[in-house]
Amino acid sequence: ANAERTFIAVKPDGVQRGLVGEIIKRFEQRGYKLVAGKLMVAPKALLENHYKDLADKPFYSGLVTYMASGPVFAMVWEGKEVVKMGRKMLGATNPRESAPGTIRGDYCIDVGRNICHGSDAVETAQREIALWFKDDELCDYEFADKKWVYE
Ligand code: DAT
Ligand code: MG
Repeated sequence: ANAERTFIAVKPDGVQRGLVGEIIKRFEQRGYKLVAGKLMVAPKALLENHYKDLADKPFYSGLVTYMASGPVFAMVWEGKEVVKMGRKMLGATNPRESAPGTIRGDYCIDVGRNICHGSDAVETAQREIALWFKDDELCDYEFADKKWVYE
């Protein structure tokens, strides 16, 4: 039950603005477990697949161009209800509707420069993790302080 996983990626603007550590820190401090992470310039084909549900939106091509414009820091985080909690920690898609205290609510302004991605559902997370990571890039290990995070 604590093994749910989500895909979180610091977008090119977040990387350029030096926010990789800040975003990692928030998930770490919450108690979630990092199971994979890598810096990469994502190929367009990967981004088109990642965002395929948005293919008919007017902003789709701009979105793919933006996401391919520099390195992203892709991660997998694990823990109880991490998909839903990750979305809460990110805030709303439009940063101007994100509550202060959330990642987007604290660090960005425009929807097209919203610095971080998070999977929106458990099934989406499974699809995205399989798209971005090979099985052998995911680390299976236990936190020594597990019993101090979970009752
Ligand atoms: P989220 O990233 O919160 O899951 P989404 O999946 O609906 O949001 O959209 C993916 C990304 O596309 C989003 O992070 C930023 C961009 N986007 C969404 N809606 C947009 C819009 N109306 N105008 C420009 N970019 C948009
Ligand atoms: Mg989404």
